[in-house]
Amino acid sequence: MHKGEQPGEGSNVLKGDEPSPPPYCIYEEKEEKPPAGPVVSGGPEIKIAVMGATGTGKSSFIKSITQDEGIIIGHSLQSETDKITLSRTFDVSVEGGCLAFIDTPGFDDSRGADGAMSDSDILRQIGTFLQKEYEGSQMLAGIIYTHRITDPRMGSTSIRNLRMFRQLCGTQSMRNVVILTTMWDKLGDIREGVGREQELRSAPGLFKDLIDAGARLVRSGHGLRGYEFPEPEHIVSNLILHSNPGWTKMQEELALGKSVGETSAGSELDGQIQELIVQEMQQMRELAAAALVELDEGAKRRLVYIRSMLDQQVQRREEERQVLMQHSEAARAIEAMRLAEAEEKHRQLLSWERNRKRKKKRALTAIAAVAVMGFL
Ligand SMILES: Nc1nc2c(ncn2[C@@H]2O[C@H](COP(=O)(O)OP(=O)(O)O)[C@@H](O)[C@H]2O)c(=O)[nH]1
Ligand SMILES: [Mg+2]
Repeated sequence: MHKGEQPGEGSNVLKGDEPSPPPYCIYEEKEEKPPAGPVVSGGPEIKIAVMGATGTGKSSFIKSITQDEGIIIGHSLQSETDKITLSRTFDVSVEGGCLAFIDTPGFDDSRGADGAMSDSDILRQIGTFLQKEYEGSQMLAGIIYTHRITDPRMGSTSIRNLRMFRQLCGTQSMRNVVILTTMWDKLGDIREGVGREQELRSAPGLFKDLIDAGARLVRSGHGLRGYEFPEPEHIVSNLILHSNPGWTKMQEELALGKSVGETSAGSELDGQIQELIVQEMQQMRELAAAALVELDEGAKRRLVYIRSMLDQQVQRREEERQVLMQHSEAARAIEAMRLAEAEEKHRQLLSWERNRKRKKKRALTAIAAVAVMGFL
């Protein structure tokens, strides 16, 4: 956390004429201290992870249930947060526990430029989180995987995310997975979606093997309700009721002492990065050949420039592979610190939010009292 950063920065917490939350690092709780940890704690903790490519509706789904201001909805492909976010926790009637969602960033090969979080950093974050949950004997009650039904076909980013998801969960976790196809409201003709859904269900390499292993396909869309479009709360309660919690493949592998890079998800990511490097090297060779025969000096310079950019990209990917393969205690400690910082930030934000609500309620009560006095 950097000095001067605000809690909930980038989220829609800071909107309208509402007071800004105090700077994170100097924030002090002046009133009654909130309990550390969950906002509401009525029983065993139930956690549901939400995964999927960027812009597929993960955060929107979580927010529609939790109304949590700390969950950020992206309005451009770049705006997604690159950190795992824990939603606020609340009591649920099913199984008498309290539920929290884990909002995860999607994998995207454009990540990591300009020193930003790379896919390897994201996977290491997820690995640290899963390992911490394993050490605390906390199994995931379910996993929701989001996919836009509006995509005419599975693009390369969607395929990458799906391949990572498969390796991260393993077949045994699929019975606790709901594949949520989102954005049905955006389709001009619902039959388009039904056709795509059928293809996603049956074509090899898409969702067929997940469904065969027990995953369920569920539809969602803003404002759509009914049997075909169950309420988000209904989807979640059904998931909890039918879930048979267990460890994900990645948790089992980390428990055996593997590093994140050595897990199946890590090898998958490493393979994907290597594929990208091969493609980019090929492009570099083509650019170099084109520059050699190019007679126009301006065009030649442009080709050389693009080639040098690609070269930097390849170097960055090589560095990313190294980060992925690191197995040092120090690297793990840094990831654990990042996660603890994210949790602490989330707690502070919730605390600030509750204080604000309490103050607002007190002010309203005072106004009501004055109004009653005036009336008398
Ligand atoms: N119309 C429509 N828009 C959606 C739906 N789900 C998400 N969105 C929009 O898609 C964008 C990305 O959503 P977000 O939840 O941030 O995706 P994430 O990156 O997977 O967390 C936002 O502008 C959302 O408002 C949906 O079911 N219908
Ligand atoms: Mg999001």
